[in-house]
Amino acid sequence: MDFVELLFLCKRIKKASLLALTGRVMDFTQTDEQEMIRELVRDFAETVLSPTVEARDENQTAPSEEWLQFLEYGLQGVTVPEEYGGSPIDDVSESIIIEELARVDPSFAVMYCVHVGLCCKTIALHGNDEQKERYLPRLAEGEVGAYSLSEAGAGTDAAAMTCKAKLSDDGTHYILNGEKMWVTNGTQAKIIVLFAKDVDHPEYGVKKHGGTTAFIVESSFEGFSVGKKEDKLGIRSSDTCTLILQDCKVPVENVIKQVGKGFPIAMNALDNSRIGIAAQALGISQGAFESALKYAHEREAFGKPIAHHQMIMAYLSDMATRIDASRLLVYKASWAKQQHYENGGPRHSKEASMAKLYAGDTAMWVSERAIQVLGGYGYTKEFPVERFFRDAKITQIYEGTQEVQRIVIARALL
Ligand code: COS
Repeated sequence: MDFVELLFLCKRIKKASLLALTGRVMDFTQTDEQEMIRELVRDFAETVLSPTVEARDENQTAPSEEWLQFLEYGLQGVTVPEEYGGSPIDDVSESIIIEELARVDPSFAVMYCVHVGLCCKTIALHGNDEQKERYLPRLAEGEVGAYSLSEAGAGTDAAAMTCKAKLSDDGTHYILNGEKMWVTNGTQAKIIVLFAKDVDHPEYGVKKHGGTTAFIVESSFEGFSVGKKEDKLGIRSSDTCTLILQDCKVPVENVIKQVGKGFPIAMNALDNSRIGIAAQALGISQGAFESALKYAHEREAFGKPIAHHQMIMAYLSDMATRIDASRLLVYKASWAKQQHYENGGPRHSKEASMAKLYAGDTAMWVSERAIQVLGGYGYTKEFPVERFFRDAKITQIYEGTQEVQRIVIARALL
């Protein structure tokens, strides 16, 4: 029945409304469960993360203690199915968790995002039963997970990776050699979803991403070591490092899906986790905005709080509007992800990239405006806005630069 027929029917059945006939309404409210999760995570962020966030940023200390306390909330297994010890939740709730963590501590938020999104979810989606049984309960218990795709010469151009895998003579192991870069959680992770090219695969050297294979690598494997830790502008409490694979022995059972089928797995993982980074960017915007709003109420100039000066009002209005727009895109992309996996909906690549593109740019813009509202104080470490500003920048770079997001969106459109 098309729209005109529906209207006609409505007129005929006088008392029936169009709504009653279609039975659908666009609902922007959150469920009670989503509200509860928001409150729970906000409580954790304010009581556990907030007191140490500045010192960890200053000293580049990973939030290991805080992670242990976070495990008590039981949210580390939200992308792990129940039969493997997880506690699954809906995808909007997953974004709410990341948003609330980032509102206080964007470094902790990305640690969580990579663990649940890039590591757990990839194994849950693409791993076989034996791999799921072996790894998911450990990850759901709280062993930290990571994901390793990039290399020094293969960031945006991920298919250009040079890390090599070769089957051992007895056929029991792959021998991995090379160096991976920009690995979030790299120094802490015990379980890493890592990509390398099988040099004997028929497509190796033929197709650009030919031979790319996804492996589950444990940090305890022979030939695995952690390399240089990066000294970064922002998200300084999140560890980012290189991983060195020197004849690293990975059992053949740890190949995810099939040899040579890794590139789509890598891309699919990014479709999922780009929504997480968008949620992180949203949390950064929210945190910076709240600081600016509070300051604008308290600070007086020319005889009244600066919040009542029109130019500051305009800044605050624009910040709030852009944050709301980011939130809508993040929740919509989260919903589209859930539709894709649970109801066979279309792939959510475009929605994920749009959310990350907009929310990332907004985080940068809002945090810069927040500094402007605070003036000289905003430029000091006395207030968190300079940290939010430094942390915001990476959301325009990692898990696909803003340029990559535009490529993904344009490809979907064209
Ligand atoms: N889901 C599943 N499969 C996908 C996919 C997706 N979202 N996107 C692409 N693929 C598949 C394609 O279907 C193709 O498979 P076949 O060769 O079997 O047909 C394969 O992956 C290659 O796709 P494509 O030709 O699009 O690859 P490109 O090399 O042109 O890559 C971009 C395109 C730039 C989009 C990709 O390299 C990218 O996302 N780069 C950024 C990587 C990134 O975000 N790095 C940060 C990681 S954090 S360490």
